[in-house]
Amino acid sequence: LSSWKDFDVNSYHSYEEMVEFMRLLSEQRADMVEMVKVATSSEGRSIYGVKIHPPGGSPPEKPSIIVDAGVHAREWIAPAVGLFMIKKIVAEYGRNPQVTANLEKFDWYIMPQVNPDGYEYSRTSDRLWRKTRSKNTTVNRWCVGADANRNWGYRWGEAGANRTPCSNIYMGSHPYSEPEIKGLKEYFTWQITNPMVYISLHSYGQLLLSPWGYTNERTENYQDQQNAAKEAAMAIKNTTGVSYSYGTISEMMYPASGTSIDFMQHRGVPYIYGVELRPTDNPNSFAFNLPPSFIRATGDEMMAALNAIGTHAVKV
Ligand code: ING
Ligand code: ZN
Repeated sequence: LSSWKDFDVNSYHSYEEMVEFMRLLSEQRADMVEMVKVATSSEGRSIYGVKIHPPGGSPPEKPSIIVDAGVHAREWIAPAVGLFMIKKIVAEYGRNPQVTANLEKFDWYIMPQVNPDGYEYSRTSDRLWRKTRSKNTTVNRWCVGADANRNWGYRWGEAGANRTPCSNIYMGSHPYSEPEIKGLKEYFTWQITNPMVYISLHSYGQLLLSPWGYTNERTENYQDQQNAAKEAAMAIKNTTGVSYSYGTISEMMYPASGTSIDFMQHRGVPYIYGVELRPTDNPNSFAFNLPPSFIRATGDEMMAALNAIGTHAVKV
């Protein structure tokens, strides 16, 4: 690659290629993009995010939109959509009125691949790998990794998490045992001053999932979160014609505790969604193997959803 513009968002990439894209972009568009290191993985990979802002800079306390992806290794469409959005925002700022207005209203923090060890393992050894690749030292030392979306400290180890290292929803030996999650938590807590929207990209099922995960009680801003989700689902429909459903994690899927969603709700962020991207959970659809030809549409509809949520958020 000699220019960030040459990065092909319509295919799946190695972690190294993702980092090269972010590095080039932050060098060649330093007026808009800052690359930040968020953590070091168990296997020693540096985990990065990008902060995107208008070329003129942003006032202090400007609200922000946070997007992370790749928490689960096998959900390849999620990092692909994260990278798609990064490229789209920078390429279309000043040309596309929606993208421009959105970046004027919010700074964007996008962490497109937060579990690179798991991702590379999924690419090279076991396509359906979900967890991190940390070594378990106490019991079951032959089982590797923890579920990065059960390792957050708020309500850690309650419903829908497992204490057995061999489980695919293993919560880890203690909260933030996974360096990837520890780093993200520190970054979210100390480096992002006014988070207004938080989105964690997963696949699959076409769902917009709001808190709580650990209980089926509703949050105190449940109705407002559902209203924004409804507007997002309508924006998706208008963009690509595809249907997304919405509701809480525990209602729509199953209880899950120790997720980033519950952490951010507890922190007081008003609009929080775990997104299950394409495809649907129809048994003869592609499941985790969504062909790369769908990346563009899935990315476009997610940009539209985030636009709708952002528009709702500044109106309320
Ligand atoms: N599903 C989620 C899981 O972690 C979820 C459900 C998604 C919870 C987003 C919280 C946030 O089990 C997948 N596909 O991993
Ligand atoms: Zn997932």
